[in-house]
Amino acid sequence: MPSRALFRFLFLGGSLALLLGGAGAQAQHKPRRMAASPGGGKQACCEDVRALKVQVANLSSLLGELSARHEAETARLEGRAAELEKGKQQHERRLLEVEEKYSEVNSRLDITQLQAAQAVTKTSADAIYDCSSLYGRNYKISGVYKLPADEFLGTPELEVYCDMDTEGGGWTVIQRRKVGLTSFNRDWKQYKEGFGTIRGDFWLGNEHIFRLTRQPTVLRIELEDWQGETRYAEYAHFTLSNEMNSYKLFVANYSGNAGRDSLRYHNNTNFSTKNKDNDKCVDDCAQLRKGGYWYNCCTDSNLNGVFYRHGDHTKHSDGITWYGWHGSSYSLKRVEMKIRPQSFSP
Ligand SMILES: [Ca+2]
Repeated sequence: MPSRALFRFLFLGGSLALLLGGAGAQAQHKPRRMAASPGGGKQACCEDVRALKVQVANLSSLLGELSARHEAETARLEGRAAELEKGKQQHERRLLEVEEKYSEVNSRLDITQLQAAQAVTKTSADAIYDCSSLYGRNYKISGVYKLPADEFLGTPELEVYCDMDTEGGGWTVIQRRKVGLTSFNRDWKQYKEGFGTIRGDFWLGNEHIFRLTRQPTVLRIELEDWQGETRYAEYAHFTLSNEMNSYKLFVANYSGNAGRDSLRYHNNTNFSTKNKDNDKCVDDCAQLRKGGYWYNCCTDSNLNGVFYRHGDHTKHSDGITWYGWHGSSYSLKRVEMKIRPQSFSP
């Protein structure tokens, strides 16, 4: 823009020079005419000069005016150019934003499509099949939940009690003793399918426990005695085999404060009930201990034993026992067994 301004200034200057030159030429002509007409010549000359001076003054003022106007115009145009430049930059910025948004939407679309593809090849990780997956979906209040049937996994609808408070929550309770009105001296089929009341005393069912422990699972056992003291035993690894293998127990990596690990003795043993003696004894442990359990020969713990009330709780060998804490004839007041995946993080 400044170069154009300079050009225009030079152009105007040139025009002025031409005009002045023309005037000069006129002035040069005059004497000849004056010579041609002597007499009133000097006066005519002065008239001409004055007229030329006026003309020059007019032209100068015009030039000044033009130059000022030109400068104003230049400034205006420069301002306009700056505005346009600013506008252009804004435009580019907006374009960039739009491009970013577009690519963001595109990548989101990719993710959605990926998820859709994954949904088709749905894995067990997507299904609600225990309390930890409910916890993962923001159900964080302890209580009774209904796990939906899952055709893909071939699992039926199941009512469960979720402990969402203990040690970060996400626990599916598989056994509870606290009321004492439900007999645990049941047969194979009942232990397979589960029995009792979900808010009171119950066994979730070996088939359900087997299914829930197909992924790496933690088992937590909570015990309470008649003095209100509590202990717990945790196993970082817990699983059951299937029915064909008599729901054999596998536990490992004990931790806790329940004294001696009293489930270890039952590790690698089959489940037995009053009508199915799968224990490692000549005796019939399920008959002797009046429960269903992974009897060895016979017990170091018997969490499905007979519930004995306070006062009566130290007189029997078939009670709810954990030898490592209160020995072989102390029946506990309260027991809960609960499981959650090893991968669970609150
Ligand atoms: Ca036996």
